[in-house]
Amino acid sequence: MTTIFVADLHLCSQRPALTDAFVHFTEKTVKGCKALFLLGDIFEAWIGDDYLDPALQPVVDALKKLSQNGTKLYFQHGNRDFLVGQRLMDEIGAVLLDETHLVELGSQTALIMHGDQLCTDDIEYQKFRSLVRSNNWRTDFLDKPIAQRLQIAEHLRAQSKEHSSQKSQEITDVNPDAVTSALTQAKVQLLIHGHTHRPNIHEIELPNSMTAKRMVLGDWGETLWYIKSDDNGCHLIEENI
Ligand SMILES: [Mn+2]
Repeated sequence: MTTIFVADLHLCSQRPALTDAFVHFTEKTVKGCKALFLLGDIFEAWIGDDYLDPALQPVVDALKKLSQNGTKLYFQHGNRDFLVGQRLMDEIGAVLLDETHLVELGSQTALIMHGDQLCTDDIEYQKFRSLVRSNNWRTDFLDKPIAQRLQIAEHLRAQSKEHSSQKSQEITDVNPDAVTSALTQAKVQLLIHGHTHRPNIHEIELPNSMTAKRMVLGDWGETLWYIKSDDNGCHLIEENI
């Protein structure tokens, strides 16, 4: 049985080729699989389940089709689409997961997350994250009219782009101690995440002299990235769009 993981597609109306690529991916690669895990930033922005950019309708339809055909869908929030809620989950037939989750993959267990919570050196971002994930901020934002929410989202996105361009590579990558402590707490030897847009497989020494693996999904753009887990193991795959 095959399980697929993706993150950081950043789908939006400005990138129609990626939307097409994702629909194709669901039909070609994910169809017939046991499960698809969407590990955050699937959407470039999400202002609430009561608004869907018409350009993203094919994505919703493709996901709905997968779940109707028996593939289990799971969704974790990214830093762009943290306002995805139960209404979208019900529509596409997916389960919304907590920000960290354990998945059984054959003989091993993987800890999965978007990955932004591991970037603890980016103090400014972590402050922003706590703010926008609070119930107060969320309720207040979702109460605003759609036009105003779209404006605020656009503004936040521009701000985030400007800030990230001024930050060093180390600050915006995961903190090694945060990785070790996440693995140790979860008592597993495999971590799968996205967010950093630095696709790779890292070997990690744990304090108990065990080793672990950190598999980082890549963002979609020039190519598409996914992790495939089946009887042959767990592999990070890059494909042309
Ligand atoms: Mn992200």
